Amino acid sequence: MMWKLISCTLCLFVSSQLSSRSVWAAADELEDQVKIEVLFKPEECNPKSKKGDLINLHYDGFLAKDGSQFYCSRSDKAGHPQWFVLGVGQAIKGLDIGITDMCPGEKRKITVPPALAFGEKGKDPVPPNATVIFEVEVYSVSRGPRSIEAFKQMDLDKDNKLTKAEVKEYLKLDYEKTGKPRDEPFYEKILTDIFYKSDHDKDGLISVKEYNIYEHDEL
Ligand SMILES: [Ca+2]
Ligand SMILES: [Ca+2]
Repeated sequence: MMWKLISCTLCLFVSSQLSSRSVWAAADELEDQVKIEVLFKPEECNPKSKKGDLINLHYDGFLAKDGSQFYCSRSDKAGHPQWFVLGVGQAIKGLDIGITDMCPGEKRKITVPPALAFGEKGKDPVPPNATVIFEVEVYSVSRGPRSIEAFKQMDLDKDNKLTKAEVKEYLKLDYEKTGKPRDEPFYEKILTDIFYKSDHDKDGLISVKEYNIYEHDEL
């Protein structure tokens, strides 16, 4: 138990380091080196994830050489699923590739070579030149969540700021569409996570600027 706690503290560290990785550290020629095994696929498989979508998911990370776990999405932060925007370098390149074209409910095992993961140097606790394996389960895929269109859709009172209530309304509709409505604590945890990551000046509102990671200038 103790070891598990220690390793999950490191997980958070890995996670926060990853968010600062360069978006365009592309290695397209290496894309086919990411091995994707579909473990489960719902009969109705849509929408399928694409670049720029907001994905809600669990992803646990393991070292290929001995199966030891270094990322514990299911036990971190009380075990609620993580959010990330696909294809913009918020996660390692191998995950951006491996999570593309996934639908809500789908599960995959994604094996990533070091060049698309933590590289020659590794990143403690991942050793140098490590092939890593992620077990991924996707809960929701939101279309272009960082687009101005989505922002306007969420911003019910049109004041160009998102309150928790507005974001929650949007999430609820999204989950109901997938036929999997969630309970209140579930939404509360997600909202806390979203505002923690997006509300940079901590005024309890997500402004257009805070929201729009692509820095469009439409607004
Ligand atoms: Ca508003
Ligand atoms: Ca704010």
